[in-house]
Amino acid sequence: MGRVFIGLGSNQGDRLTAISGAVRALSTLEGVRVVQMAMIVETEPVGPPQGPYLNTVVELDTARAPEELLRALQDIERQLGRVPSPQRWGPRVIDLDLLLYDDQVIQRPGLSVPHPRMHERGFVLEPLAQLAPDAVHPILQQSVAALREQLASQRSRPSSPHPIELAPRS
Ligand code: A4P
Ligand code: MG
Repeated sequence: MGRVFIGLGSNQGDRLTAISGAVRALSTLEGVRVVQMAMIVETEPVGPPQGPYLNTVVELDTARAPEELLRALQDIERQLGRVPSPQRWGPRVIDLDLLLYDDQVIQRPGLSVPHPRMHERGFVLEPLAQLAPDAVHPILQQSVAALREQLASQRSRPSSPHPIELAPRS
């Protein structure tokens, strides 16, 4: 059985219905067991201007091989009404990304695991850290908790090592 994490995102239509529909569809797949799900969070869009997303991550136990699982994820995306977008990182009804599959590193046409941008994205690392802070990124060799810390410190670095003294109010 593989221990797998799937990232879910939606920013079009009824976002909550899409996310819950995808989790339900995952739970009915043969050879897949949904182990746990992180909180659903609302996040600012990364990429071109578009509406805010709902994001979460689910953990699966699966007997399916990575390619076979990816095909099932793409079937679910289609069933939930996703249509191919002309725009990279554009709005979507549902997006299902295979983030981690055990400690496997896969680099084939059509499938890269770990997901190539997962370590740069708060909307992935926040919910993933809730479920598996100690999971290790098999290429970067760092834990999810450490990756999340690094991303947070890049976002808001102290501007000065010393607190700025404010002039007393007159
Ligand atoms: N593919 C390769 N590896 C994988 C993998 N590990 N998991 C291929 C899933 N798919 C993988 O995917 C394009 C191709 O990637 C597929 O044909 C598959 O064979 P896609 O889902 O059609 O396209 P995409 O989602 O636009 O590309 P990508 O690279 O997955 O985009 P991201 O990185 O998921 O970005 N902002 C917020 N706040 N929240 C979001 O969820 N999502 C995106 C999409 C942009 N901004 C966002 C969010
Ligand atoms: Mg995707």
